[in-house]
Amino acid sequence: MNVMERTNHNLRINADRLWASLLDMARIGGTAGGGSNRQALTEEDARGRLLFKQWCEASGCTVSVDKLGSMFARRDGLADLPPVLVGSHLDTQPTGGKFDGVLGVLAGLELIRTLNEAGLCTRRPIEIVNWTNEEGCRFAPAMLASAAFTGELSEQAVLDTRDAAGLRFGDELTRMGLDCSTPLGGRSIAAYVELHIEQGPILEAENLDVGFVTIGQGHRWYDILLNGFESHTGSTPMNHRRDALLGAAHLIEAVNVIGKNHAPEGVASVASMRVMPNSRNVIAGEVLLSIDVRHPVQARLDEMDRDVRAAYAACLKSAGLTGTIIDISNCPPVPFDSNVLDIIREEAGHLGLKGRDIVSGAGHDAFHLARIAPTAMIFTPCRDGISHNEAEDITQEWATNGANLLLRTVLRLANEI
Ligand code: HGY
Ligand code: MN
Ligand code: MN
Repeated sequence: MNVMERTNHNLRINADRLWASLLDMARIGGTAGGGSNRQALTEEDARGRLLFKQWCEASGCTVSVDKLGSMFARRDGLADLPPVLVGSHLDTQPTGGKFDGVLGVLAGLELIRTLNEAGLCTRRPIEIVNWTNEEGCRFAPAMLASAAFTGELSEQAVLDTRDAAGLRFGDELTRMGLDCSTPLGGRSIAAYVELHIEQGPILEAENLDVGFVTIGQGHRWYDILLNGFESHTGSTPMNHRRDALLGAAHLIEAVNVIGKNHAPEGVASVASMRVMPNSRNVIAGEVLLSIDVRHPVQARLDEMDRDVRAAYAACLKSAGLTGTIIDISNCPPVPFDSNVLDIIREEAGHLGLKGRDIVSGAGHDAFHLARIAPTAMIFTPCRDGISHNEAEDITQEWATNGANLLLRTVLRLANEI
């Protein structure tokens, strides 16, 4: 095997093999609506992990799993230097798409398969990463394992996180029977590159091939517990009620106004809610709902935080409630590494790909990696910008272009920095 020189080589990934792997993975946890349901640490996640492990080992990688279940498939380099990491996540939303996260992990695998076929090695090792619980739908917050890997959260705090059914992250990890023996983080990384679908409409609308992600927008997640008083819907006079669901309705409307007041960059959502006792003839005594606000500028995000807290206080007053506001996550806007971005733009030029700088609306594990290593992201278009929906779709050409750009970028990083 010889080292890849920095030349204008014609090495390209195998487009059909990547596409076949994406569709094979999509069949695990496949939903009737054509999407994927492989929520973190479920049976479906376990089956997807096993398939990924088998593929990586068949490609000559050694696979290790850290204390929080993140998987690292390593291809050694000529020198024992800090590795270049490439990857994303295999876990999905309950009604997720086939490509969110999966594209970045399997494009990393395709990169290794392509190097093997070409008989090429690199100066630095390359590791493909599957981060545990990126989505944050089962265990909150999102990007949970990469946050701990980079020291943002403690290992114990993550292990003690519970899902809506009260099941503990650590117990679910043990139940999966993974050999989580690799220590969490604490090692140097040469660079991290994540390929991901845009999950928005811009690249497709502008007929572009790829996006160079310059900033990851900041976000704050909250849990809001509203406490009223359970009483009979038929016999409780309107002016004698402490209706938690009415308070929630006021808060949901106010959060939507906060998003509109900070548009077009800012967004604000209430997307999950639990009503107790949720009986049609009992005034709701308790409501638990989540708030998600995002903005690419820290000062605006701070304003949105103040607005959320004011709206929460107002809804308590308007419905005569008590309550609790819990900060689930506070992730500042993330600027990505300019040197890595320059390499991505240069290699896109060599490949003849049309691209543009773009801000990421969605959160990604790269947001945490950017704190400990030179990090950047590559976006592919996605059909009508649809994501976190079973109808999420990309073309094979978009996947191929993104994976070729990832290949060339990682080769530059593995051989030149
Ligand atoms: O919430 C997000 O942006 C990501 O999908 N976890
Ligand atoms: Mn994702
Ligand atoms: Mn997602």
